[in-house]
Amino acid sequence: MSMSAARPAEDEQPVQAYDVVVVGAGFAGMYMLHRLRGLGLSARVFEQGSGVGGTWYWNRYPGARCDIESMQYSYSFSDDLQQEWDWSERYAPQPEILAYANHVADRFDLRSDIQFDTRVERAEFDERANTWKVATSDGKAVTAKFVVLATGCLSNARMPDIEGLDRFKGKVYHTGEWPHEPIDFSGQRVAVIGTGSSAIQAVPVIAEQAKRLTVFQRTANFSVPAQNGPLSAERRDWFRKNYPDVRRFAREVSRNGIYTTQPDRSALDDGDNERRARYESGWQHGGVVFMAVYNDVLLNKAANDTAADFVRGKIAEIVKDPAKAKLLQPDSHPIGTKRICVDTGYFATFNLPNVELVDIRDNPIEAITENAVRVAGKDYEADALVLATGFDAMTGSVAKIDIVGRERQTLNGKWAEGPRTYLGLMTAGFPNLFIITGPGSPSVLSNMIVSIEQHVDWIADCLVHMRDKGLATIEATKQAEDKWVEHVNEVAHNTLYPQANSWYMGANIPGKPRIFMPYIGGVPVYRQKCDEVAANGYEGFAMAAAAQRQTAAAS
Ligand code: NA7
Repeated sequence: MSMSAARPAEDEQPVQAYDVVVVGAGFAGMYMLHRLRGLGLSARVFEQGSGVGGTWYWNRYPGARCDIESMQYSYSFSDDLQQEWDWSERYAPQPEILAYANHVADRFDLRSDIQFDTRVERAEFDERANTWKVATSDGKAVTAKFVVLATGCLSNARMPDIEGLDRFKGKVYHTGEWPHEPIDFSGQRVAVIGTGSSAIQAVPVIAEQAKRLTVFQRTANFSVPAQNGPLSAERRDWFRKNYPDVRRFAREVSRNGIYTTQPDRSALDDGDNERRARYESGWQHGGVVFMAVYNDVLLNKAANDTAADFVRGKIAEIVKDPAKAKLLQPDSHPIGTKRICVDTGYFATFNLPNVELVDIRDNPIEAITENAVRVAGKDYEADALVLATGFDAMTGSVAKIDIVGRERQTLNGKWAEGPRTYLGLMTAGFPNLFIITGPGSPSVLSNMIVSIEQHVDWIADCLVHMRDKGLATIEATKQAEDKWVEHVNEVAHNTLYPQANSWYMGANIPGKPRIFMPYIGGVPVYRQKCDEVAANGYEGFAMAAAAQRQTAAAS
C-alpha cells in the first residue's frame, strides 16, 4: 500500500481536541490565552483578522484613539509589562494601542496558539461527550471542552440601509473596517455619515486634508474635549510608582473602573456659580470623567440638565455661526445616555470654510447616487464616503456565529427577544460557553481592560475549580439567569440611560430588541457579586461531573 493511499481523507482526519477554544484575539482573547497557558490547559484562539488587537486592529480611521487614559487603558496582570511600556500621549492613538497589543503578543509568545484569518462559523455542544464542536471558515473543525467568546462589544460594523449605497462610484469606508494603508483625502470632497464617537474623532482630521467635508448629522451628540497632549515623564512615573493603588482603586472603588475623583455631591447641591466652576474644571481636565463631576447626572433629569446646558453653552461659544451651533447642540437625549464623546477640536472644525453640516434629523438621506448624497432633493457631491454609522453592539459578533446548545437550541433563537445571561458570563442551556464582557456585565460602561481582566481571571479560577473537583460542565441555571436579567433591567431603569435611542439599548439596529444591555451597577459591586458567587460554590451555576445527568440547569 502506498503512503498516500494510507492517509485518511480530509474529512476523516482526527479532529484536534483542545481544552479551550477562544474566539477572538483582541485584548480579552489574548489575556485569556495567557491565563489558560499558565494553567497548563491546551487552547486555540481563532481570530478573523490577520493580527491581534480586535477593535484596535479594525478601527484605523483618522483620529482614532482611546477615550480612557493610556496609563489606565492597559493590562495590569504583569507588573513588568506596565513598568516597561511607554505611552507617548495622555490618550493613545490607535496605531500605538495596536503596537502595544502586538508587543504583548510577542512578549508573552502568544501567536503560536492563535490562528489568524479564520472565523468561527459554528459551535455546537455535544451533550453526550460534553464537548463543543467548533467549525471554522477554513472548512475545518476542532473540539473543545470549553468555548470562550472574546468577540468584543463593538466589533460588528453596521452598514446603514441607505438606498443606492452600492451605486456610489467613489470609495466607501466604514470607520470600523478601515483599510490598512493610509488614506489621503487631500483634494477630495468627503461625506461623513454619522456623528458618534468615531465621526467626532475623525471629522477634525479629515477636515485638515479634504477640499470639502460634508457631515450628515441625524442626532447631535454631546462631546467634551480630551485635552490630549504628550504624556509627561512626571505623570508616567507617578502612575508607574502608584500602580498597585491605582489598579486596586479601579477594580474595587471606582464605578467605571477609572482611577479618578469619585463625586460626592449632587449637581443640585451647588448654586449656579459653584456648579459652573466645577463643570469648567471638569471641562478643562477633559475626558469622560466630565460625567463624574456630580454623582447624580445620570440619575436625575434636573441634575442632568445642568451638565447638558453647560456643554450646550460651550458649543455656542466655540461655533461662530449661531445656526450651526444650534444644530450641533444636542436636545434629544440626556447627556451621557448615549456614550459621551471625547474630541480634539470637533466643534471648532465647523468654523472652517471647507466644512459643511447637513441636518438629516427630519429629512433622512433619500439616496446615495453615483457621486452624491441626496437630502431633501439636494445632491451633496462627494468623491469619498465615510460611514461612521457604528456597530451592532454587544451581541452582533456573537450572533454571527451559529451557536447551538442543549437540545439543539440556538443562541440566536434564545436571544431573539434580547440577550439573557447570568452575570454576563454564561447563558442557560449553553454549558461550558463563557462570554467575556457579555451583555449583563459592566463592559462598555467601564474601562474595558479592567472588566476584561476581571472576567478572564474569574473564568480561569472557575476552570481550576472544575479541574480540582473533577467537574465536566458548568452552566447558568435558568432561575439565576432570570433573576439577574431582572436585576440588570431594574438598575438600568432607575437611571436616565433608557431615555436615549442608544446602541446600549440596541436602538441603532432596526428590529433589534430594545433592552438595556450593559450592567449599570458599577464595577466594584459587580466584581463583589462575581466573587461571592464563586466563593459560594458557584451559586446560580449548575456543575456536574462527566457521568452525572444535567438536570439542575433545567430547574
Ligand atoms: P455610534 O456611536 O453608534 O454612532 C453612529 C452614528 O451614525 C450616529 O450618529 C448615528 O445616528 C449615525 N447613523 C447610523 N445609521 C445612520 C443612518 N442610516 N443615517 C444617518 N446616520 C446614521 O458609533 P461610533 O462608531 O461613532 O461609536 C461607537 C462606540 O465606539 C463609541 O460609543 C465608543 O465607545 C467607541 P443616531 O445617533 O443613531 O441618530
